[in-house]
Amino acid sequence: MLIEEYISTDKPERGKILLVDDQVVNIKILHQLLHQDYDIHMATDGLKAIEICEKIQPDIILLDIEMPNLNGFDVCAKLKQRAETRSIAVIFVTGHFDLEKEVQGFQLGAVDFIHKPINPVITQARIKNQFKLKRQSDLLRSIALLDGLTGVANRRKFEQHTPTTWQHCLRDKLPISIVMLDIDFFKRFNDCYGHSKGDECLRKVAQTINSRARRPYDLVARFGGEEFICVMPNTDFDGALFVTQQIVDSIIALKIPHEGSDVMKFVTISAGLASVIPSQNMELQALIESADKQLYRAKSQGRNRVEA
Ligand code: GH3
Ligand code: MG
Ligand code: MG
Ligand code: MG
Ligand code: MG
Repeated sequence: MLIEEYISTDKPERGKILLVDDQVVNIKILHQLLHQDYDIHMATDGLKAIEICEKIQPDIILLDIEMPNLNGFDVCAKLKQRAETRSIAVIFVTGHFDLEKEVQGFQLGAVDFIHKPINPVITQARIKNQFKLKRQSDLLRSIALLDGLTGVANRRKFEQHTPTTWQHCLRDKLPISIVMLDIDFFKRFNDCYGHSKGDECLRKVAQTINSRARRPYDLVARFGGEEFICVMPNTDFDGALFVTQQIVDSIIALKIPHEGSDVMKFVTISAGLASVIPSQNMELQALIESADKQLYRAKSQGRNRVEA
């Protein structure tokens, strides 16, 4: 996702809340209070609650403590263990003022407590505050992982994301493809047109690459100066070659003038592709190096091309 999409706040999406309580009557009271302002999901036991959290990732969970089987504390601990559910804000809703329980809840990572019988005004205010905090921290987290100039993911995001993607492909025996891309004769572009035109060119190139690798799990990141990397899980060699050739073609189609290029009088890009179905004795780093080696070949074979 591009940086502009994150920070456009003209129509903030409705928040998602999961209500969890083994007593249906308690869920009804909270639903009544909150359904006008938020999208509400519900669960009457801990296991179901975790399942819903993994599936829809609510912003906030209002969690009862005393429940048969998995209690609220167990649910909270499990949510905090997993990267996918860690950032869900947990607010415990509890029937008793028990200091020790509150301490335990906060230690497990809860952000607040609400006491039953609930006070509607206090409950709404606390939830609203948590939403504000959650929105701000989500925004900060996402901005920290985006490249400020081009708006695509940055190197840090690539380094956080790619080992997980690799593990998924290893576990599910799926192919993964990595493409390294590097703008041709870009030093001369800067020398000829100046740095601010150079920056503008980088933005256009980045957004064009990003618009070509747009499956939900694809990642396009700025790897360094005028180099980009594209990670495509569940994409085999043929599929990735098709996408990469499309990227190379769509950069020429931008028709950005480049008098200093030896290739043609427009900006072009070179690409190196490597694909593999991961197995235990392979390493992600080797796949990246292989894509980089192919990029080097694309440069020496005349640029404006894909080598694989
Ligand atoms: P090649 O075709 O072999 O890739 O040649 P090149 O000139 O593109 O490669 P080289 O690595 O020699 O130069 C890369 C240039 O990219 C150097 C620098 O001027 C430019 N560059 C790197 N980061 C930025 C940036 O953020 N903004 C601008 N305007 N230019 C940048
Ligand atoms: Mg209960
Ligand atoms: Mg380079
Ligand atoms: Mg270059
Ligand atoms: Mg390199």
